[in-house]
Amino acid sequence: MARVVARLSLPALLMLVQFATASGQTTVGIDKVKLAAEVREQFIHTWHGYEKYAWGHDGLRPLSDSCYDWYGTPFYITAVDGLDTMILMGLKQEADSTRTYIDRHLSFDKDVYVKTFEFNIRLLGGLLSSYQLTGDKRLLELAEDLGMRLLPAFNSPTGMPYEYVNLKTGAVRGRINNPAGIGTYLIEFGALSKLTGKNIFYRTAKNAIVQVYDRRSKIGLVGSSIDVDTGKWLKTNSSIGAGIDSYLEYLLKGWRLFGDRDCERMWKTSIEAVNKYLADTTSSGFWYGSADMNTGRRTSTVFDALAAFFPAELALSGDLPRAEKLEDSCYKMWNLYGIEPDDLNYATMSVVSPKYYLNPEIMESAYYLYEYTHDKKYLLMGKTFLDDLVKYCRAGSGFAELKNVVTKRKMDVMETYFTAETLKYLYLLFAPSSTLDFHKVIFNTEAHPIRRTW
Ligand code: DMJ
Repeated sequence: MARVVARLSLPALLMLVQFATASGQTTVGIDKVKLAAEVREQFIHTWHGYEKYAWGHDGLRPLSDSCYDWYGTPFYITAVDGLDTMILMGLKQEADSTRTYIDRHLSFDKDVYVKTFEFNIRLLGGLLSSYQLTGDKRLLELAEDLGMRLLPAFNSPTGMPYEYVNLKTGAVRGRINNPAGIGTYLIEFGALSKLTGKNIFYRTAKNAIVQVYDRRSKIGLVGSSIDVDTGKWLKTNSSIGAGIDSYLEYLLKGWRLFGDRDCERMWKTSIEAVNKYLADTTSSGFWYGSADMNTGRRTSTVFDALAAFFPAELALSGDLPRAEKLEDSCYKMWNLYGIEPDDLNYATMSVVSPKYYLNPEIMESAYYLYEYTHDKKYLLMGKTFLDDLVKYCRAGSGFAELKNVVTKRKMDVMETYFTAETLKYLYLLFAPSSTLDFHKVIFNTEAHPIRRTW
């Protein structure tokens, strides 16, 4: 029955839900308590795999039962990224031992070049949210230390960050960056300023995002690649997907988390242009494609899996009609092969890139939409995502990414955001609302909830 439900179109699903509700039965396929427990079980399976085969390292290789480190020396990225999920799931023993390990062993005093963006969203974001959830001051100390070490990345002529920064020396590399790599700091750096009283973090992150916005075209769009030394665009292709996604997200969330009026203005101008030039309606549904930032001319009808974060942003901004239509389209993308491909040409509904990296965005949007609408169809969507993940991606010691969603061939990688985001959003979708007050937090782009305590 579950598989039949999972493959039904949304209208059919809804009819089924309505029938079940009207006929007084338990709504078909929606037992929130059971589903939350199942997500928790899948998390425990994954975490125990990480503990057994990758403890003390950045990530788990779930097919070979081995581990990987991004830079040859560990920063325990899965541990920091997954800690707040464990806290929210009430996995006290696992959370306590992970936190103690981080407190004692995590050090950023290492002579390595790290990706500024990734260390910010995964590690700084993870440390800050777990600090807020536990009150463990060591986590805030580590966050501040990391924040200080990331600051030199912003010492470019424009104030936009370089792609890499050396955590020990402050040396930088990579002058070619993109809007997401430049404009995804305000939540973490802003919270760090509020929690430490040091305004430099907020100022630096805000300047970087403003620098991108100030270089928008006459029609209000940004491109996909920019030289942070000269401030010149290198690629003028605009979209809401990879490379631009969280720049838009942080305009909106900077406004919501800090009440920042500049962010409000920048978001409103940007979303108007995005809806005017990037939104697209075809026979397959409502989508956002790509267009040239200067002319607005459509350059592609490809939608990527990362762009499925956008229903959540639209919902958060109050635009439920577009949010719901877009999530319906994303659900079609998922159901084409029972797992979403990385890139889809929505004009032909054909796969452009067949990989699946265990991405969370479509679950994130289902969670937001359920919070705003309480429409059970989002629970049914969530159940589909969970069933398919277990069916196609579960491996002996965790979950594996897919090389190809058509053949379902697995790859020996489990990204750290799988425990930070994918399983967290699925869990929160089904968990009692007392688990986390959705309306009191803003999630960073790695699903780390930040509470406005200031
Ligand atoms: C995460 O690392 C972040 O959400 C980022 O903003 C883009 N997407 C990946 C997971 O898909």
